[in-house]
Amino acid sequence: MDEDLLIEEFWENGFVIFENFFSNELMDKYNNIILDHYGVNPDWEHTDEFITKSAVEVIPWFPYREGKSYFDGIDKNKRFNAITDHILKEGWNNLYCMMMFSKGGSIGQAWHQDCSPDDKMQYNLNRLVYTHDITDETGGEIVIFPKTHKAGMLPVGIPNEDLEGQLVFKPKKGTVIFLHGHCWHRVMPVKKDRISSNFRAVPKGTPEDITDICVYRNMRYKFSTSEIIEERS
Ligand SMILES: O=C(O)CCC(=O)C(=O)O
Ligand SMILES: [Fe+2]
Repeated sequence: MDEDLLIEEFWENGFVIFENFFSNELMDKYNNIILDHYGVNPDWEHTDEFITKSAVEVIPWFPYREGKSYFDGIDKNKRFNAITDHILKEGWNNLYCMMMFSKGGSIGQAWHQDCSPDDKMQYNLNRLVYTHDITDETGGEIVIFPKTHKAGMLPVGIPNEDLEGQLVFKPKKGTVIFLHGHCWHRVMPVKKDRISSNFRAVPKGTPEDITDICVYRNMRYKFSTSEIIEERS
């Protein structure tokens, strides 16, 4: 497979980026469906405590949980899933499809690991798909710290400060980023309404609630109960 080198890059760096993966037509169509869902004034789903403490401002939507299989053009795409097969060689399952919306003027997302790195073998694979361009004008760049999927726990510190060694990316419409859930990442402040989508997968045998507890630099947070389960300092 031509993509072998890129798969190696994934395991070396904790992520790999494919530009022009999906067509503009498909991305425009999906972007409109997502915008329609959120409407003009979406409500925060998270508690104020979470937003303040975590420095994360994003509104998630899980369409397939509502029986809305609108995004099969991504979810069932052969190449998309073949690359996943190559990354997760021992087999994998879909975890869920999550759309994310952040309002222009909001803070983005602080440094985090989607799940705890306590057990190296238990992780989620983010399959991020961008339905519109991220540019200097839109803000909302994704910041990734390469190789940190092998570095253990995100260190305690200022939730969204620049870290030496970080890489900043402005994905274009149709870009796909495969990103290991233990790899430290964040989203820069959002200047214009921002949409991203994530078709999360997990290695076979991974618990379904693997992403329920997220690691930030100042806490561990449990989404299902909206609880800070550990303060970190
Ligand atoms: O929206 C992004 O670019 C990244 C979102 C993120 O951190 C995630 O889906 O785990
Ligand atoms: Fe994340």
